[in-house]
Amino acid sequence: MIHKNSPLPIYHQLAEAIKKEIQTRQLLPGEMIPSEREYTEKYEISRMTVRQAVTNLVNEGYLYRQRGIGTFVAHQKIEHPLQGLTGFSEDMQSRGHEPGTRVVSLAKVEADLELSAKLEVKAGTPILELKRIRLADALPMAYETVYLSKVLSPGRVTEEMALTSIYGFLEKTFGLKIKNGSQSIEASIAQKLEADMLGIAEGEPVLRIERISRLDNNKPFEVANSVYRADRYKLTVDMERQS
Ligand code: 16G
Repeated sequence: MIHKNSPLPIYHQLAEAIKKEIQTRQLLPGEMIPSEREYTEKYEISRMTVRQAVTNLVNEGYLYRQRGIGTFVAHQKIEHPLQGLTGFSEDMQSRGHEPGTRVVSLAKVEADLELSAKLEVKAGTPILELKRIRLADALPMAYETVYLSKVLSPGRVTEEMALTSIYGFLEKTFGLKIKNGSQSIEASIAQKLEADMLGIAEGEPVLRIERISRLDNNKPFEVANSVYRADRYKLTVDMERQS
């Protein structure tokens, strides 16, 4: 309901009304919302007002626009708790989503100076470079480049393994123990190639995560650079106040 005499601006009231329809599932994720014209006619308000309400909801992540088509209800973001060292597949499964993977490339490369320092190997050491698109319920979530150290005898990591869970294979098939890791997270925007891989437009917001993970012998076994769609992924953390 829109109250024209309310001190609350009309664009705000309309945004709240649309939000409610999303929360009560009258509007479903992926569904196109009514056009600007329909809202202007239904509530007898101006197009500018409708546009302002919709823009606010796009900025808040409730809606997304597809140029030339319309405005749609966004999917709820998948939450990723920062505690614990988990892999993508187990993460998705534990939150009730179906993990999926598209292998973009799997190649042997030589560690450059930066990678050799991070993986604690000599520069020029052969390592495995694996590029994958990670999906949740068939929707692209992340584009990931993982460098795997020779610790694992890289020859043994096959495309078939890359299609499912690398962590699963390392632990269950190779009997390795993944112990700990360090991670950095940055807000950023998608470059052209990343955007193509993720099905978004160049310049859309993403989260860049770099992870170095180690085995129980304290040897780093992977450097992973992941680019997550910021509209589909949210990081959470539980905190305790130090006394
Ligand atoms: C996650 C990890 C990545 C790891 C992958 C293994 C982040 C930022 N990165 O994507 O380092 O290689 O999981 O997933 O979380 P998998 O076991 O499904 O192959």
